[in-house]
Amino acid sequence: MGQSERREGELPPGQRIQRGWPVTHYGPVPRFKPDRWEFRVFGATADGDKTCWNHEEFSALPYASVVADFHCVTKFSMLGIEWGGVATSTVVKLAPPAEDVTHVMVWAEYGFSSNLRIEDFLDDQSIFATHRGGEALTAEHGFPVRLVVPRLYAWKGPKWVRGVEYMTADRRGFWEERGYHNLGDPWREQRYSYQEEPGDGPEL
Ligand SMILES: Nc1nc2c(c(=O)[nH]1)N[C@H]1C(S)=C(S)[C@@H](COP(=O)(O)O)O[C@H]1N2
Ligand SMILES: [Mo]
Repeated sequence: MGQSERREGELPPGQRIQRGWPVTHYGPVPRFKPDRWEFRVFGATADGDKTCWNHEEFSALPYASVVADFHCVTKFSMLGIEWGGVATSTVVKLAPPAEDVTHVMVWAEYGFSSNLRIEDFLDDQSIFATHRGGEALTAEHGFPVRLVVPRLYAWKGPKWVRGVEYMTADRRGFWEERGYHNLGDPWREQRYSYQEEPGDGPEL
């Protein structure tokens, strides 16, 4: 499947600008427990081992920032958001996947998950955000860490991330099993699974 061109500062089809920053998620906001928190990289890793960072270690990883647009499948968009945190490429460099990894599952608190093609996960705007506009995320927006993948609809970026699973085949995440499109490219308006074409995702 091809990729759409990124169009910074433009609205994808069917989207409207949102002022302010709504809170959108399923279920309760988890409480952050610093001594029990860890960020795990597991699955098909290059050396077969898992990598685990506690909160102090994760916070010490190289800090990056990106400015990007944010498109929610419920049709609101925010343009030019500044995110700070750990680039997905940094995680992959420090905890490399096996050569045959094609997808990742990003896991969050309460078993929430989202699947991504490795190339979307590694897009140069994809970031494990800890900050927005220089300020730490609030609990309802994903503190301490959320994924942001600006080239896809925002549900592809779990809040309250706890881990990354490297996969050698695709598997659906939480919303992708519940009616949302497996790929979620806003420029192609890939909102719902009934719009999927052969090859867009695993059998439902
Ligand atoms: N853990 C978790 N992350 C999630 C969701 C969720 O239900 N659970 N919803 C997603 C959806 S649909 C959107 S639009 C964005 C919203 O992020 P915000 O609440 O910070 O605006 O979070 C995404 N991340
Ligand atoms: Mo959303």
